[in-house]
Amino acid sequence: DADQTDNENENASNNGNGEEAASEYNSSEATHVIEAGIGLNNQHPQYHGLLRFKEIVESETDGDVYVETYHSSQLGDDRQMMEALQLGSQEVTIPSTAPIANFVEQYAILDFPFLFPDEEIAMDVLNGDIGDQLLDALEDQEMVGLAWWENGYRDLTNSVQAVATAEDFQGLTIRTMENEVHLAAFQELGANPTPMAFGELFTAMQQGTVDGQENPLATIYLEGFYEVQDHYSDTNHVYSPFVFLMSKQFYDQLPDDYQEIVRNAAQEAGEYQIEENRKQNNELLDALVDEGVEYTEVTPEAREEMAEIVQPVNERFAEQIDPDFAEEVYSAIEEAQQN
Ligand code: TK8
Repeated sequence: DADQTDNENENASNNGNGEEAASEYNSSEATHVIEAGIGLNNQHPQYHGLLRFKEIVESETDGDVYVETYHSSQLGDDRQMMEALQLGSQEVTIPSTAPIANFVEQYAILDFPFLFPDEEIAMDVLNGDIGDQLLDALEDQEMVGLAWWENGYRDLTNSVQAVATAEDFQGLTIRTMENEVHLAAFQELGANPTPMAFGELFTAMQQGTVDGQENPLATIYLEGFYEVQDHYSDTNHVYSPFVFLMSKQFYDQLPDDYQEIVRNAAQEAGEYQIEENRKQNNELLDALVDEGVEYTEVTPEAREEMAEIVQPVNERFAEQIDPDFAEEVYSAIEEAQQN
């Protein structure tokens, strides 16, 4: 009945329509309220993972910790949400690592093009000593890194031309994330990179401010980029992790048992997110082509050529940021490869 529906919506997270985030708990009865915001929309596995986090935390604290979920940059872009975590005015966000490099520069090494040979190796490294060091480094920035989630391998779309080889990047205006390595790598390929917050991207493509962008297939499809892009190439040029971040101010005042609950919930919800995300990234190509996007296959040889062109960028930044840590990352990747 209508009244029942209204009540459910009141108890739901503020997600624009309320339906998916319906909760049996109520924020007014909770001791701790987590405002959690992400940049992607509510179709993306990142949001489904966040809903899983909400479910786990609320049920394990019997509603004493309540999670309000926001998507589509409703609370701001990745950088703004991290700043809000530092101030303690927002509790959770799940950015890509690229913008985190503006807070902790070692993160830039994770975003080197063609660094991780596959997703399993990336996750091995992130869940090992390298990943732990990077999560620990966030504490000085008033943030706590609770778990590694996954955005995935990034691919190129544009509205100008089919991109099959490195030469085809020439002259394309491409939106990049706000990250020095990405900027330098696309410059090296002869493109005109334009750093921009994710929330401004769709309009920028629609208005022709940029010719193209690069993101994993799940994002390209689920954000409807096919409406404003004509070409897709599986460049796989960089692996992009997500980090589940909590405000340190908020985390520190939680009782120990609640700290453990949020930590485990971020991990468990992350496992679900990663599984869903890989499925989408692997399965959405046909759907994208059905929407009228032309698919250009990038051969391993073409990818190898791209990797050679951007290699000097990786070397330059490794030297500039932290050569020892870069070496540690390379060894950890080699070790993971042997397992
Ligand atoms: C969402 C972003 C996005 C990232 C980007 O907040 O900016 O292109 O891939 O998913 O983190």
